[in-house]
Amino acid sequence: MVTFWGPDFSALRREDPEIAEVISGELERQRGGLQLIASENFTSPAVLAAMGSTLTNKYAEGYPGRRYYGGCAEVDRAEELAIERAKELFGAEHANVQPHSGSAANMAAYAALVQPGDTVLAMDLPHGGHLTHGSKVNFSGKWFHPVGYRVRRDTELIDYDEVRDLAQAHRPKLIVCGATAYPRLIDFRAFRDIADEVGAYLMVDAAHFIGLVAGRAVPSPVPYADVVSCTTHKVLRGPRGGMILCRENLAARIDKAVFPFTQGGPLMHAVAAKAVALREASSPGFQGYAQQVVRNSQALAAGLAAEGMRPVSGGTDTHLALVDLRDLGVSGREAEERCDRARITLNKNAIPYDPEKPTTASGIRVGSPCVTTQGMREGEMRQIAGLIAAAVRADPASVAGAGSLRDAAEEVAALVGRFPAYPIAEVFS
Ligand code: DSN
Repeated sequence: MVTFWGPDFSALRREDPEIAEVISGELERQRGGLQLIASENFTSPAVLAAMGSTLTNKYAEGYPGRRYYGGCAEVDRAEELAIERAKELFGAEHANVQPHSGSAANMAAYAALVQPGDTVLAMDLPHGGHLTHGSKVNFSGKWFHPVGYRVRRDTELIDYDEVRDLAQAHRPKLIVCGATAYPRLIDFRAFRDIADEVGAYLMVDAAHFIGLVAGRAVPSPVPYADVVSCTTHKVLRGPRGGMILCRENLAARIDKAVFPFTQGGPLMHAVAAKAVALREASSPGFQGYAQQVVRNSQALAAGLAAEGMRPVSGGTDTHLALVDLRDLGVSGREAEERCDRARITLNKNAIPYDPEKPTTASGIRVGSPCVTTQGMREGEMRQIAGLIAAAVRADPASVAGAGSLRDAAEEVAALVGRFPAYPIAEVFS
């Protein structure tokens, strides 16, 4: 019999059958198809147990040993463990594990480093950046003066000469690197040099790749950055949340910027779950996982290229690939919808210099964290590339296209049946 410490799912079924149905339906969705969203992963049962624990009941404004509430001895221990594990794993001088999300971590990092109206140099959203890197619809674009750098049109790689020119012309107080749709390694040393040349802080938004850093599959930004912000739920495979690593000289500013400046009480169940994930990520097994994530992503990109779908920048060094679909005459939106019918979940994505608007987009983004957690390897990636190609080419309005999508969905079901996510799912039944 499978045992699982955690919330009593049968009580939820009794008390709120509608929400219970949502939860079991979502579990079936995650298990029943291919999850290729590059920013998602499958947390372990241990992480889920911490997330579903009574730690959610506790108010703990402040930091360990310095709380505004009594009764914090247990949650203090959880936060101390999370902090110690983060510092050890990433070789960081200081860690703050309270940010509720990556965006919240970025807001706190900005609050610690810059004042309203200051200039911030960061990657343009259409070139792979993030909303919090200066988008006009986000606090970062409204409260600060954003200047965006792009990738080169020919190589689709960050143009470090352009970054330097922009830095010298605009004298930013803060330079941000890190992206949500950039498949290549970032040269942190080059960014550090540029930041030093203009007297700017360097913040690395490592939300997407911090798990690869934990697994030693890509270089670490920690030695180069003043501040590293990240999420805990992507390749790192922890609970949904954020984290900030920084140098000791900025520790007090970062802590004050998280609480009380941008957040109130921390989510102590999430903090405990971050501690669990950080312990898991410290294991040799996680290094093997992270390296396989990259190999799988490379195999998937190569498989898609062989099917006539061009990987932006020619390939990938990370967990994700960005794919230009223009040669197929299919938009990113159409591809996302068609793949969805074949039980392949991925997202449309703008490609650099995209002629389409973001809601249509000329590309898709695919990532390997989930399928690698399931135990799939390069052979399965080649099969998945073929399935994506079949789905993207299938026009659902035609009889033949609809048939192809049904065939692809059946093949996906057989594949995920061989590599089940959450094989202990019966505990939820
Ligand atoms: N929305 C996340 C992603 O999918 O990349 C980044 O925040």
